[in-house]
Amino acid sequence: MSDVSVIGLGAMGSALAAALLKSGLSVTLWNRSPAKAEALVAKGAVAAASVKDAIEASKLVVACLLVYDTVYEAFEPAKDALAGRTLVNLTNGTPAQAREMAQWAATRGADYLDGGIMAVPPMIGQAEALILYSGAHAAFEAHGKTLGALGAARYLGDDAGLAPLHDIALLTAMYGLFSGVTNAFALTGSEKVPAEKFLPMLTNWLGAVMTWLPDMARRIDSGDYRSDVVSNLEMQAAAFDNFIAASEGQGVSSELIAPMFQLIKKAVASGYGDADQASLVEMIRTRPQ
Ligand code: FVH
Repeated sequence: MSDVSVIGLGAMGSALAAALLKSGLSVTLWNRSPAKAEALVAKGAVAAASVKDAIEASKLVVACLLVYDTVYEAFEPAKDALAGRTLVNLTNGTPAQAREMAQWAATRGADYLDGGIMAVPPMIGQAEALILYSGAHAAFEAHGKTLGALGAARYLGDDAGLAPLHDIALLTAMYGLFSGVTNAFALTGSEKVPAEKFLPMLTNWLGAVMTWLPDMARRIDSGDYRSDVVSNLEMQAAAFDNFIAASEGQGVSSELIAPMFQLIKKAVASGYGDADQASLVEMIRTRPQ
């Protein structure tokens, strides 16, 4: 028996297996393309001939594949081997997919934890690598020490959908930031300002913007969008006209920033002209909260 089996040896799965080995655990591996196991076998891992063999080798089975469909595809032929195991699925997916997979695992007699990895492969095994978990609490308690070898483990609750919910919330925040930053670099670059010269000003500004987030969170939780507003949406809509015109005038497409302008205009038209930026959350909700 091994301490843990890792199914999937892409960039992330290989990093997970390497971190487990480095922490002194015994690791069994399986990957669709067997050659990816070779470097880890040289470090002491055991390569299984099939997914079934890999599952049978350990009570704790960590899967990190491309998407959920590939998890089903890989595990279906070996699903009966899952009984009495804990399946930890670190594949990126949606809350609905995680809940469905928790059911699928339960019908096979397995405990299920879903996970969201807030790190890139080189960070795995370090404290900076945050890994979110949700699902079977007893399984998290039982395997927390092993999972701790991958990074800082944070348990969010017994609903398996909570880890992917938080994972995707954090990733969409990151892509929103990338969207604005890409536009900013393109704008300054249109006048040949080197990106590295603009960078300190940009990071200082973003640091200042971060300090506004607690107020935004308070407004969203309380629904108080109108008191003590210092930059209302009507003013922002007028300024946004300039953001679009300046981008296009500088030879930069406005496609990254135009959706925010549309949303602000929608909010103003819906009576939120005197409200704070935080009220935009009401504009994108598509079901009662
Ligand atoms: N890499 C990253 O920066 C991010 C960080 C945050 C978490 N993500 C998610 O992690 C999952 C795996 O990502 P990855 O980086 O390891 O991805 P790849 O290097 O492309 O490896 C994909 C593995 O999936 C296997 N695979 C694909 N299709 C199948 C299939 N039909 N049956 C069985 N296995 C399959 C693939 O096998 P092979 O191509 O080597 O044979 C790899 O093991 C992912 O959800 C990220 O969103 C990573």
